Amino acid sequence: MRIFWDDRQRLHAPAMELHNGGFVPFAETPVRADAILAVLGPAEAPPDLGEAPLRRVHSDDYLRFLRTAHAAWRAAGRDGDAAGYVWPVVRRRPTRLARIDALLGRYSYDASTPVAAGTWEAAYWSTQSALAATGAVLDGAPTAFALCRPPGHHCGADYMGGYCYLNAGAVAAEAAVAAGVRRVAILDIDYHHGNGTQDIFYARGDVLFVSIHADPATDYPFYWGHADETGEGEGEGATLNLPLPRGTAIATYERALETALERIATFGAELLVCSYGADTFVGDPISFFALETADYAAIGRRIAAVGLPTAVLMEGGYAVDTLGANVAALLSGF
Ligand code: SP5
Ligand code: ZN
Repeated sequence: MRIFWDDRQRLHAPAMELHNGGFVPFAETPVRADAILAVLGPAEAPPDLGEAPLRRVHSDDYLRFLRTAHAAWRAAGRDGDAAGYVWPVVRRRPTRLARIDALLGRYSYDASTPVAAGTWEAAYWSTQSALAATGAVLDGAPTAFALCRPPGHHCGADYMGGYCYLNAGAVAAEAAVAAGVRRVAILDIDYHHGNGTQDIFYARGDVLFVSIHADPATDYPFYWGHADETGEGEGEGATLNLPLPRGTAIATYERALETALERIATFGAELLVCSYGADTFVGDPISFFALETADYAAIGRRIAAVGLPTAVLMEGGYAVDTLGANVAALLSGF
């Protein structure tokens, strides 16, 4: 299986994140990528397809913000990573904001997503890796894997959050649509609900979003991922959320997976984008499902049995010591 990754994706390395009222080391580190590459072996560097595929998903003003935020932070005399501390919760007024602090609040929804010196470059190449994997599949490979890091599924058209800056899965799906694919399914199997991806495609009938995740009643991102979110307008029915309780192990998980895959099959997708988070692992330090390494092989086999060309894109997974084995197990199922 072809595996895509660019070394510049390592350049994103924030120091700290806000967690339970204090600052702790940032969980989404470049070490995660090293752990995966150590098991999978060398990866191919993606070609540079430029910013046009990103602009199909993200607004121009958001892309400009993300590209310049860290330099603006430095220009404001600050050390360290750029991080917001004030959010326009009541109403995002369309004002001409200049202050970097205001921009950081305007273009984010949480406090765990700082912009570091290399964030733009790393996120840019993460999307290029996703595009390369998708291109390989559209060219006839049954499956390809992109080591997307930083991850993408929490960020929307004009906001970052949940360690995510550019939505590689959405960029991949939109690129496929632009290339003539009529119906795309996105299956999100990260522990956390993919709220950004859902938001991007919520009113779209040609891109199905199906997510299996921890119940947002107990887990991040709380405000999205509930079972009653089913899409709107032309997208009504093209969003399916399957929240599961903390402690979920493989038997319950597989039942949800069956429901998800049935929906994907009846939708008539021509391409599957699988947003894969290994934070469903029993040993994950920030998550509470109970999947074992061998379970990922069964999950991969079950997804592969749908018979759709599939681009697998990395999302979360923070048990670094087992991350490589968990990714290899999922891909072995294909
Ligand atoms: C892509 C993905 O899995 N994003 C998850 C974002 C969850 N962020 C909120 C959870 C806060 C946990 N912080 C733990 C830090 C431990 N060092
Ligand atoms: Zn996650």
